[in-house]
Amino acid sequence: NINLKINGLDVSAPVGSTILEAAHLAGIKIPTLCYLKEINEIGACRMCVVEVKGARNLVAACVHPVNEGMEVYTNTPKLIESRKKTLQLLLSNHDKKCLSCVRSGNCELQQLCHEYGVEDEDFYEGEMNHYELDDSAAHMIRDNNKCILCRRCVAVCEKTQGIGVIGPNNRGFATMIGSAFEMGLGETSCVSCGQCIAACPTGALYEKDYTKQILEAIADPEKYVVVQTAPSVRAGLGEEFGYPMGTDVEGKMAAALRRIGFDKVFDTDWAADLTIMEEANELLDRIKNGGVLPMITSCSPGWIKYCEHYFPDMTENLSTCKSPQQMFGAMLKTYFAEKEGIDPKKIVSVSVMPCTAKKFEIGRDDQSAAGVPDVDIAITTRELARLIKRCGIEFTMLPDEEFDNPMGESTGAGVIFGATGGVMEAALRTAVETLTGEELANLEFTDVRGTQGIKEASYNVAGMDVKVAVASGLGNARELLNKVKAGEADYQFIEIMGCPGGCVNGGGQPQVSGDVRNFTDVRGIRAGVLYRNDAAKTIRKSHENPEIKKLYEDYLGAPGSHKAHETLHTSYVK
Ligand code: HC0
Ligand code: SF4
Repeated sequence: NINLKINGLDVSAPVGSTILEAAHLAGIKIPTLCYLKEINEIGACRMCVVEVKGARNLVAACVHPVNEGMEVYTNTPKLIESRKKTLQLLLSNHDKKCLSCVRSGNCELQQLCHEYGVEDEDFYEGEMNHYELDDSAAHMIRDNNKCILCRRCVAVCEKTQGIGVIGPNNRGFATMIGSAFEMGLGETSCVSCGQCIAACPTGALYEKDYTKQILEAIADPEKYVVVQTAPSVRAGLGEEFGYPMGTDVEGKMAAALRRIGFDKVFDTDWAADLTIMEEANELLDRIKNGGVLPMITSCSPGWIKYCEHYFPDMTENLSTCKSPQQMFGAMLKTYFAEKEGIDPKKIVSVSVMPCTAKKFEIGRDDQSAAGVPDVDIAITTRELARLIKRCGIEFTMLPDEEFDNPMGESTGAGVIFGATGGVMEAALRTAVETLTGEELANLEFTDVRGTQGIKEASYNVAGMDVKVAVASGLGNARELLNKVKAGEADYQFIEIMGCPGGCVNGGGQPQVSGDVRNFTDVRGIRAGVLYRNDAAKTIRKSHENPEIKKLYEDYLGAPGSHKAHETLHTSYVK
């Protein structure tokens, strides 16, 4: 360890720590804006400046390593004045429409201005840039009038996702973040993952909001409005209402949706169980009958788009299963509509997802089992929070309520879908029991759990070696796929999720400010909600879901049946 003094206190920090990290260990927060650990370490914004005894200039704490005997000061009047100036300069070219800003209340710039007592936001008056909004993408809007050029979005898109469709254009005062040749984002090979939105400290990037359309549909007596909620929403939504990260708000969420006025409050987890039935069947069929292997999961639409753009020769490896979101919509407008005698054209199928790519997925071809779109409106966890607040629902005071039946009934296998490795584990629970015909002694496949970017495991099932791999985050997916293409791995089954850590860390989840994100295992904490939810269930295997069994008996026949193929499977673009 290295010993130093921060604000006169003795601090000891591991070798290689930055001043920022050492201060954090001592319970001292140094403000940051551009810094994202391991993603954007450019020391550019000057918010984290500190004084180091003997150094002539102020030092950027986020990139400066600690040395033995170093004496650091983090909050001298000189530093506070310097940070205040930095903020005033940012504000001089910022569209300060805070009242209605989507990030008001959790904007990092606003928070810092408040903390540093920036009372004159027009201190540096002068020329301002004016930009058109870029609303060309299916899922999001870029408002560069609120961009502070921190480059966090650029770094996430480039490094974490390995995509790199955004970057700085022009130089000096004219610098702006956008796509090459100032194309709209919709014209690039952006995969709609929304990780850039999650990384943005201000209101410059945000999802396309469909809360208004939902309220209009609910107010229309002709419409039958049904909602489904993805596994990860219950693990993130609470953060918007002041609950600590890692709080399961499933019951309050169901209660809130009912009070908003949905006719039925259902659960995507039900369809996750259905996906497992189809996907496990498809996998066993490919293994037995010489189909294309490895089979790769198809439920993450950012990943699907990525595969189509960047690995077109591997689309044959994709499972033909629709995602749970789409399977849900398909069964809602066929099975449920027939059973209840409702015209599918009158049904408005709404999904709440931790994901922005789901907004794009609903418009894909071959996603309309009843001749109308399976899902009509996909909103993010953040939009749901907005909707709840706008409807005046006192979330924290709500009782815990259950989902409606039949499409609200799910197993532990369905809920873990939201964490990386969860789909794999759910599929294994079903595939192994199907192959062996025996009940699993231990149904927890811990090798595929955890937040590492790439995981591998091998199982001996009924005398057969089954090799599997799991990747989350598209940079990791690329690494894994290149290994497969180079013949360095012979997996039978691969799970890929577009966002690092899986859906719990999706681009539509509540934003976590840089200072929290840099020092918190957000993915692990949220995933914990799903694994505890699973462990608490009496039924934890998809093939034991009574409502799914009934669906096959009454409607679909067997997994992989003709009817299942017509409604629950899809195709891809090369
Ligand atoms: Fe996911 Fe899903 S698990 S993609 O991450 O598979 O978005 O939570 O809803 O569709 O179920 C997201 C989360 C889903 C789907 C499910 C899958
Ligand atoms: Fe890049 Fe994803 Fe943002 Fe598109 S949505 S610009 S792929 S980070």
